[in-house]
Amino acid sequence: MRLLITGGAGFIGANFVRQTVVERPDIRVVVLDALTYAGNRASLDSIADRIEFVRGDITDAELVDRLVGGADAVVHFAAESHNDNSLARPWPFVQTNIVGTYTLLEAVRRHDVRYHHISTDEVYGDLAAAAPAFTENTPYNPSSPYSASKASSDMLVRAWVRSFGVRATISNCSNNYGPYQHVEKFIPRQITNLIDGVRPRLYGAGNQIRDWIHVEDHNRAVWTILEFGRIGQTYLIGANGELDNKSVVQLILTEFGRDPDDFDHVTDRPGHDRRYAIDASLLRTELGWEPRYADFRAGLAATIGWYREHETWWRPGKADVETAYAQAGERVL
Ligand code: NAD
Ligand code: TDX
Repeated sequence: MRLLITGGAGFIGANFVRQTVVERPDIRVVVLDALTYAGNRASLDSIADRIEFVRGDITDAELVDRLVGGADAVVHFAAESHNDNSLARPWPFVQTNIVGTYTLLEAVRRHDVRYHHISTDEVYGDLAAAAPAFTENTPYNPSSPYSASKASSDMLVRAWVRSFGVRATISNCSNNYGPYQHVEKFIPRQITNLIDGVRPRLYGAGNQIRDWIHVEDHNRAVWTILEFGRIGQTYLIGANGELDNKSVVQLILTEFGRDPDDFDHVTDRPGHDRRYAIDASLLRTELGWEPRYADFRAGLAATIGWYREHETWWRPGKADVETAYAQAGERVL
């Protein structure tokens, strides 16, 4: 099988590529990635000689057509992925997430290639504290330019399935954590701040809730859907990992042997979603998927260990990220 993986130098994509190469050596992997600020070739170093890496943009129709034409399946991870960036500069989100997905869909349509679309729970908006978790039938209600662009791309996939018979599946996953996540994101930012002797930074009161899943559990679910999922179906991926942001920061501080209240409250994110929660019953019952990282605390400790041991991987981007947060107006409350 020849598999084209877009965004394979990003956080989830690189974990997916490494997992695939190690666990499924018979698969020929081609990675298409533009190496934006979020992409890092070093994330693929350990398996670099076992894949083909193409640096290019998913909106480049000619390149995409050639690569899709040589593939049996496409798994599409490439995206602009950070909410805070989408508030400062929405255009790249429209271009990559919507136009990029359109470009891939046209190519898989032309070549009749199986397509799996990676999306997010954020397309459903946010939940009140006591509301039931999102299911595949929850109406779309995105809040940020990021989640609106992902919602748009999901809609394109649905339309290409219905109108053109494209063989596609969609997965909407909750917040991922694990190794190789960019330091702009919540958990790696706080870990690397602590390594640098800087206090963690909690947006607003820190009572927003996210549903955490280890990146390897997400990626195993993607493989399950790619192999056994029903064409045209959306599957939600989540591991019952609901936790508020303040508790996550306090767990990280505790792992560092620090006072759990040794953090700063900073300016809140505009339009900040209050709570995400996933009901993954369909994936569990229909396809038999189960997460392996049931213990968030243990997974978090392992992730902290990874960042301690891989400073050469994250150090180059760290100062720029903190400068960007400061320039965006973040200040201690
Ligand atoms: P990331 O930002 O770490 O990686 C994105 C990758 O895409 C980078 O390697 C980047 O270089 C590449 N890319 C960006 N624009 C491109 C373009 N125009 N052409 C080619 N490559 C381009 O993102 P991530 O956290 O790994 O997320 C991957 C996917 O999973 C995204 O679609 C995201 O919406 C989705 N998702 C993420 C999470 C999460 O918690 N991180 C949760 C659910 C869904
Ligand atoms: O310094 C911080 N302090 C803080 O309190 C940062 C960077 C974030 N936060 C809060 C905001 C969120 O409530 O932590 C929570 C998680 O923030 P992010 O890591 O930016 O993730 P989120 O906005 O929830 O989106 C993530 O999950 C869904 C991914 O970035 C998306 O790509 C994915 O679709």
